[in-house]
Amino acid sequence: MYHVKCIKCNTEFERNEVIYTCKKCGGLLVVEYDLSKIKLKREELDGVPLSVWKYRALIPVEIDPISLKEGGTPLYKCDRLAELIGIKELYVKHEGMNPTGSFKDRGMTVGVSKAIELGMKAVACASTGNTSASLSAYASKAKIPAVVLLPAGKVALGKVAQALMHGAKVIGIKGNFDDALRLVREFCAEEEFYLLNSINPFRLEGQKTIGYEIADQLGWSSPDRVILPVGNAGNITAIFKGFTEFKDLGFIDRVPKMIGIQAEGSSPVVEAFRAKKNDIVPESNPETIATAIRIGNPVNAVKALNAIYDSGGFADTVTDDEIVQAQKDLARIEGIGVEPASATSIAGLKKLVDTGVIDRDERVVCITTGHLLKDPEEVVGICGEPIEVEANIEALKKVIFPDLP
Ligand code: AN7
Repeated sequence: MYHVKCIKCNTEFERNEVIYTCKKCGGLLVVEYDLSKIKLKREELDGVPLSVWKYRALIPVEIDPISLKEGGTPLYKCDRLAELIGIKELYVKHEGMNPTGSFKDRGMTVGVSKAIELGMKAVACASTGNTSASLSAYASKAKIPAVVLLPAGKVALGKVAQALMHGAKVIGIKGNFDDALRLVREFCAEEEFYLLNSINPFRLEGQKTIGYEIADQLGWSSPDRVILPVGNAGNITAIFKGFTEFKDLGFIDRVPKMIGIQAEGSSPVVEAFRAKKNDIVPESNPETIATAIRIGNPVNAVKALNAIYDSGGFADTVTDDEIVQAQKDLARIEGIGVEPASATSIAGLKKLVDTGVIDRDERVVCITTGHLLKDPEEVVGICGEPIEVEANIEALKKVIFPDLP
């Protein structure tokens, strides 16, 4: 029903081989389905509760999955924020509502299940934080050890806390994410650890269900656009694949335009898009308040650029100030709490409406990839510490009604 294929030279590989890139040319791998052999009917999905495993017929795992009940995240209709930004119809797909608070759980339920299916006894990743939090939790559920490599001092506290509490071996690398990824790839090539960064094509098979779910939640239709942050560039690729498969199966009639947003200080994919190139020039010193997407050499850039071009999409940058403002707007106008990287989708929407790239009568879905609680230090940095008062009513009223005599 499916095989693993190189996107560059089309070489096909045994689906149960432990490989992460093409053995012939080094190209990225993709899991490809023969959709004509998929018997699933759209009607069979109606009424089934949302979850990654709702779409099991299209997920390349044979064993009973290692699951913490991922997916089925809310799609909020955000009318007040839509009005503020000046657009007709806006939805926020809040992936922060997954078990460990980010979309990575969709990839990890599939990726860690695959590790077990392949007989691997340990797992590893490099991470800007969320991947490590998620992998650590799923490795615990699967009763196998996990090693996670983080850029030392550059990972949000909530994410480090998760990886530590779930019992992974947490290692800070003196370097950035790109250094950590290079190192873990080297390590996994030499040792029997299954690599679960998004270079692993099975992880993206879990994340494609974001696209499936949006179509499902919108009553088997596509929005005009899907906007999301781009870091290592796996998620935009995966979501595009999800919509494309549903279109090819006849479940929906079109694929939305895929819009990738990066932070101004960390934007190799946007630079490539602006230059109309199919690959990136890596950035050696990426910097942004959105540490989750502080990535200068995204491994899936070629796939992501394909997704953007093939869908008629777009890519743009936003500044750290715009990110923080969007994070506040979402929290204060809609009650949706997200981490900075996630707010890039809202900041990007605002910029693209203001600059006329997106029409005001479009239907847009912004994906918020991680939960507010992931990065408490950033919040205190921008909102300040709570006010402290003496424990009496006068002192209390004085801070609540500062203008009263
Ligand atoms: C909240 O955890 O790369 O473009 O190592 O945590 O698929 O990489 C995180 C990425 C967006 C970017 N939003 O997604 C990691 C890591 C949040 C994220 C992204 C990440 P990709």
